[in-house]
Amino acid sequence: MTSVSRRKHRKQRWDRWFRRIAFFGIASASLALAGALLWPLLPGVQPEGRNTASGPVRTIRLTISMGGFDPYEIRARAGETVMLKVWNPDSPYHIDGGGQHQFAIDELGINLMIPPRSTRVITFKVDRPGVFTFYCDVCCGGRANPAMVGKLIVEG
Ligand SMILES: [Cu+2]
Repeated sequence: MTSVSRRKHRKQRWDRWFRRIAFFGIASASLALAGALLWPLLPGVQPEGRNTASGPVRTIRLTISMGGFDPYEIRARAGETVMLKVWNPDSPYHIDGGGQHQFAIDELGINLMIPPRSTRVITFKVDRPGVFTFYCDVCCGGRANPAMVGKLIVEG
C-alpha cells in the first residue's frame, strides 16, 4: 500500500465512523423527541398527575348529569392523593338548575360546582379508611334522589 492509498483508506474509515455516529445521534434525538411528545398520551400517564403532593396520585374520572353519577361508586386507598375530574355534559339550557351540578362530600369538606358542559378538577387526600357519601344537591330533587348520591370507598 502506498502512503496515499493508506491515507485515503484511513479517511474512508473515518467517514464511515462519522456517518454512523451522526446517524445514531439523529436517530436517538428523534426517538427522545417522539417519546417526550407521546409520553403524556400513554394510558395511565397523567401529565397533570405530576404534582407536588408526596405519595401516589390516583386519577378518577366521573360524569355527573341529570342521569346521576357515573360511576356512582369510586375507590381509593388511604394515604393516596386523589385527583378527581368531574365532567358535566348537560346543556346550560336545562330548566332544572341551568344544567349545573355539584360534587360534595361533607366529611371531607369538598364542595365542587360543575357548570354545564365543563370539567372541574379537585385534588384531595384521604388519610383514613371509610365510606364517604358524595352528592349533588342542586338538581333533580337533590340528595333525596338516589341517582344524585354516590360512594367514595377508601380502603386502608
Ligand atoms: Cu345534579
